Amino acid sequence: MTDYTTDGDADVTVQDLIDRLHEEADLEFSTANTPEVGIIMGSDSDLDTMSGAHDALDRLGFAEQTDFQDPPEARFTYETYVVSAHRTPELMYAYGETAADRGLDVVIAGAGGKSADLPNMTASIAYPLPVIGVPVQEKSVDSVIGMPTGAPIVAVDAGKSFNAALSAVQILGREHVELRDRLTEYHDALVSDVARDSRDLHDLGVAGYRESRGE
Ligand code: RP5
Repeated sequence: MTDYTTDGDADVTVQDLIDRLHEEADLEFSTANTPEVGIIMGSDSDLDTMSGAHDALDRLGFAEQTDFQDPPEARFTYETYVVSAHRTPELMYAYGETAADRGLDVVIAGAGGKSADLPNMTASIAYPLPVIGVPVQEKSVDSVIGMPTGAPIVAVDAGKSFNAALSAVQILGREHVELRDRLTEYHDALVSDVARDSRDLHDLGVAGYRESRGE
């Protein structure tokens, strides 16, 4: 018989993951112990693009939670799954349907290609939980943001997963003053960096500036 699988060594089924999500939703853990942000992507080939979200969350003091039942010490955490709207629609449905009960406050969903349906479908399923869509490619933008009236999605420009995470933390920050403070600190540092770059570029001159940056 022809083997159509790409590596053929999967030791887990989609149904296993669906069951896991529902079991976790039934646990009724305190939200302090569950991930605040769920990051999903249509394929592991999206990971490099979506890593901007991980970078931003790491920078803001979030930790990755890889075991729902054994959270890290950090107060704020995120998780990541591959969920394909077209290859695993049942998993997409389960993820969206259980998101709130699993303690998530916001989902960041990225997908590429012209039919980038994961973000918008997840937004519809998880509603009223906010979903921030990341078009992984330029050609995915229309697909991600093109929702009909009454079916909202928040979205960023192609590839801007870093900003998607900042937006997610802005949403969380309405409830957690600690996160508002971290966002302000991040922004202040950004502003200082521009001031330093501006002064150095002017005062060192173009050649000196490049040299000071090791270029
Ligand atoms: C989309 O198709 C995924 O989000 C990905 O961006 C794209 C290609 O997926 P692979 O063929 O690399 O798995 O659904």
